[in-house]
Amino acid sequence: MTKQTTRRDMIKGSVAFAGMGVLGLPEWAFPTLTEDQTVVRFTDLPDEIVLARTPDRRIIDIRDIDGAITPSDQFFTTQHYGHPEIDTAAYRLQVSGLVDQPLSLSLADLRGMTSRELVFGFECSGNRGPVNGLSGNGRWRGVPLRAVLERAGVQADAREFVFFGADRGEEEVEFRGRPYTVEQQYGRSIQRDQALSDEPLLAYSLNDEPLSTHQGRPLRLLMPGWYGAPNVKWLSEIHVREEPYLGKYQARWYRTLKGEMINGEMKWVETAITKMQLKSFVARVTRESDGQHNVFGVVMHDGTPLRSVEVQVDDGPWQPATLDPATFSEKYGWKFFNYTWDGATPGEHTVTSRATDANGNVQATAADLEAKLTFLEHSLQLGRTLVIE
Ligand SMILES: Nc1nc2c(c(=O)[nH]1)N[C@H]1C(S)=C(S)[C@@H](COP(=O)(O)O)O[C@H]1N2
Ligand SMILES: [Mo]
Repeated sequence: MTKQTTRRDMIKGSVAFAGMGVLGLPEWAFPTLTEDQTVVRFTDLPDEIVLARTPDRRIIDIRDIDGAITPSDQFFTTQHYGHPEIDTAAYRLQVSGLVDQPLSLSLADLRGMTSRELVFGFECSGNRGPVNGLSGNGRWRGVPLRAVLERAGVQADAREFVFFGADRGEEEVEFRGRPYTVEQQYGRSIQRDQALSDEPLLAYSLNDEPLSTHQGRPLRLLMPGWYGAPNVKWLSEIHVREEPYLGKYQARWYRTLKGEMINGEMKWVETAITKMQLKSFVARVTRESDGQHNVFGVVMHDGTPLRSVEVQVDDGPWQPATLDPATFSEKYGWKFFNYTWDGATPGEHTVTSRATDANGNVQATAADLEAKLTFLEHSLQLGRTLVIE
């Protein structure tokens, strides 16, 4: 039986919708669901996604996406060592290593510096269909990383910038064939040109409120256009050094593996994940009052301008979708698209979307990946199944 969800059901019990107006988003940024519109049930998704909704892990239900900005209390959260509680009054950000002047900055020091707003949507590199719940889009505010680094004075031999979180846990590390258990902090690194570029932000607020514990209170790094893992939460220290940092979550997790022809020979190249791969997914299909259907979906990408999003029903031709102008103005935000599906016939159907960027890169299929010998399958085109009554 198809579960008919009306707009009232979708927003009932959700403080999120009431909170939207507070953010001052334009009305037309919202999917316009009325009382006579019904959400078509997906057969590849359970009606209730209860999966992983534990206190320190939260995912969104993509069928409920109700505006360009994900409300703070719904933003997904995932991490390795739980949520450290930090006393914000005693908090200090340490900047150490190859700098002229090591720093110890309070939250007040950081808030006293010139700040910048960033609309940035990202996903965990483990985010995949059919659920795709480890994704969201936020309006962040903070201090450009470069301003803090300039204050510290980066030395000429500095190459590697390591960001440590306050969260820690025991990890088994193999060294000369023997396992050792050592306590580690979550750490990720970026290189000099990345650290000194305009882009990285040390964010202290999300959607005009101080960061919640879930999102890294009181401070996190944000790398616009990159996957979630480098966006280090509960940031406690920036350590500037010369040698590459090879911590567990930099060197052993969050990697890509790709076969590359180098000098006429196939070489397997492993790199740390950085920029998001071009991806789109169908989030919701609704039946309109006039009997037509609307396909609504999301694009996640690295900020490269998009050329198109297309939708395919079953084995039919790819048809252009309409890109939502409210979301397309933000370079690093997630983007929305809509497609009017005329004459949907009763029965089972598959609906697929694909995005293409301005450089002509097309969202990959499983066959493309096989041809390119790349193991990063979570951004592939995904057919979504549903039944039209
Ligand atoms: N300190 C710290 N930061 C972290 C992590 C972590 O385990 N510890 N996990 C990373 C990963 S893998 C992801 S996907 C994002 C999730 O960010 P969110 O919880 O704000 O959605 O945080 C990143 N930052
Ligand atoms: Mo992640």
